Amino acid sequence: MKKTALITGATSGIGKATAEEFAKHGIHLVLCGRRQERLDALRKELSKQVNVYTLKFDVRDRSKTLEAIETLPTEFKQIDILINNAGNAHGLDPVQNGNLDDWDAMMDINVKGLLYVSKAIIPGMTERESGHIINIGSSAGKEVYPKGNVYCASKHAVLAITEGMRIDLNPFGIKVSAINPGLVETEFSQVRFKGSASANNVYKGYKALQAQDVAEVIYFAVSRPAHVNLADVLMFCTAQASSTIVNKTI
Ligand code: NDP
Ligand code: 8X3
Repeated sequence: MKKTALITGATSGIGKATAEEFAKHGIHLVLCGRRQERLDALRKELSKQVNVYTLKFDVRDRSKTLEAIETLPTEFKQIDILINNAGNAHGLDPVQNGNLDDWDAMMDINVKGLLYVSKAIIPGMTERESGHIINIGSSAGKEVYPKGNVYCASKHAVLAITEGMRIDLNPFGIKVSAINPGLVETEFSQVRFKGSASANNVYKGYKALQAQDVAEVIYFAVSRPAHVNLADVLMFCTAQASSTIVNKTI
C-alpha cells in the first residue's frame, strides 16, 4: 500500500524538494505552509503523480495547527511519514544585540511549531504502531557558531526532542530520525537576513548543498527496510568542514 507523508514548510527549499522527490516515488502528500499560491502551484504539479492535499497554517499558532490537521479528509488522515521541516533562522547577531522578535520567531517556529505538528500526528502513529518522523535539524544543532546563539539553541532543542521522541515512541515501533544539513542554498538566507544583500554572499565561492541533495537523503531514510532507522545524519557540502570552516574560492 502506498504511504502518505505530511511535510511542513513544503512551499520552498528542502520541504519543496522533498515533496517532489516523494512524488517521484509514489508517496502521497499533505503539503503545509503559509503561502497558499505556492501550495496551489505544487498541488497542481504533483497531482499528476500522486494524491496531494494542502494545508495552510502558521506553525506558531497552536490551535490553528491542531485544527488544520484535524480537518484532513479520510483519504489523507493516515500519516505514515511526518517531515518536520518548517523553520528558519531569523537574524545573525551577537546575543547582546539580539532582536527579541527574531528570538521569538525561532523558538516558536523551529521548536514549538515542530511540537504542535507532532502532537497532532503522533496519536495516529501510536494507535497503528507504525510511522516515521523525520525532524530537520541542522549542523547548528550540533555546534554553536558565532552569532548563531538562538538559532543554534533552537536546533539543539530539535535534536533533544528527536532523541526524546525516539525513546518514548520506541515501544510503538515508530522510527524517529534527525537529518542535519550544513549550508543549503535555499531561501533560508533571504529569511535570515530579511531580504538584504548579505543573503547573496552566503552561497558564493563554493558549491553549497542543494535542496535536492537533502531531499534524496530524506527519501533514502524513509525507504530503508522496516528494521533500519537512520537515527541521526549530519551532511555537509564538500567545501564545508564545520559551521565556521568553508573552503571558498573568493
Ligand atoms: P526556506 O526558507 O527555503 O524554507 C522554509 C520553509 O518553512 C518554507 O516552506 C516556509 O513556508 C516554512 N515556514 C517558515 N516559517 C513558517 C511558519 N511560521 N509556519 C509554517 N511554515 C513556515 O528554508 P530551508 O528549506 O533551507 O529550511 C527548511 C528547514 O531546514 C528549516 O528547519 C531550516 O532550519 C533547516 N535547515 C536549513 C539549512 C540551510 O542552510 N538552508 C541547513 C540546515 C537546516 P511559508 O513561508 O510558506 O510558511
Ligand atoms: C542552517 C545552516 O550554518 O546557517 O541550519 O546554521 S547554518
